[in-house]
Amino acid sequence: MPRILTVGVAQLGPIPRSQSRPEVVARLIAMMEDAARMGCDLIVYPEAALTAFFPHWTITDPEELDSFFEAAMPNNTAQPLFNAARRLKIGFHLGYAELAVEDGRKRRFNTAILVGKDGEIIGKYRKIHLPGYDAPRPGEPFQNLEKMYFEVGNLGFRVWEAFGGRIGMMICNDRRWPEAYRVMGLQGAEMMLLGYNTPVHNPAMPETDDLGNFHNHLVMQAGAYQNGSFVVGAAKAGVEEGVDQIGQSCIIAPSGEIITQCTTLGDELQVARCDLDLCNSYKASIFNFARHRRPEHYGLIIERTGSGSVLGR
Ligand code: CDT
Repeated sequence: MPRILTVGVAQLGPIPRSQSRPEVVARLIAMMEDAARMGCDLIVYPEAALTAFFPHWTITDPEELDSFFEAAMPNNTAQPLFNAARRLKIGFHLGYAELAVEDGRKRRFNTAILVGKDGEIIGKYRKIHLPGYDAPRPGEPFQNLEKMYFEVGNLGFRVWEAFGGRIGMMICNDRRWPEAYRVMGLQGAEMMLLGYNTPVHNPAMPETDDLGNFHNHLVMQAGAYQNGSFVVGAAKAGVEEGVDQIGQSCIIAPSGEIITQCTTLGDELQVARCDLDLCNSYKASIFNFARHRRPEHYGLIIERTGSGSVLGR
């Protein structure tokens, strides 16, 4: 019997700064209703899916900065999304900016959650690879201040038993790092979920601007194949407050092939019926880590993680 997980990748077009959270949540619910009609078990929304991607701007007023963060999840504005999931019997993955109080202080993270068909939170991930800078760069056409606004995530790369399989999460820039996939691959991940906000123009490397879409798929396809896992990548696309962002949200098979991808730069849903058992032959043969992987010979300092997997440094 195949293990089918029908997943929808919910690309979002731009979220204008003037758009309210309830208006954004209404957009998300409209896509969730479409996904449910199309038989989805799970819908995947982008990184920071409740607001415009504010790290592109310099915000110095702490109160203004806080207004882009969620101090609780669910909260009053996001609750309708959780209610819709319960009503439609569909799970979701959602990225948002999280304001937490931990160790007796305010902490800000770039976060994603996985929510089950019962509307309950299954797992949480906090972005580890924060790109950009910790201070504004005068003269740039836009900023990338993730290092100023967020702390490095403290929850590791994890995998959850959910939706009949093993599901992992990462966020945007994490997808460019093979360690993200491999740490989840070592835990048996069968589907890795991620959202992204990726500008077409990289002020630090303008010579790669024409390669943005290529690099986006390159890393996700390689990560899927090398770990025998599906990968689902959801973009916030189009021109948002003057910043042009790539689209091409997609669902990738363990073969590394793209099953389906978005063709617009707006709100768009693409769906794939994923047989999680397709992961098995990759995990049992070419990427059978126990039989073939030899980290002790890589010439690296080796560290054993809490979960028992082996990482090179
Ligand atoms: N949001 C995020 O992580 N964006 C980065 C931009 C880096 S510039 C190429 C990304 O890796 O897509």
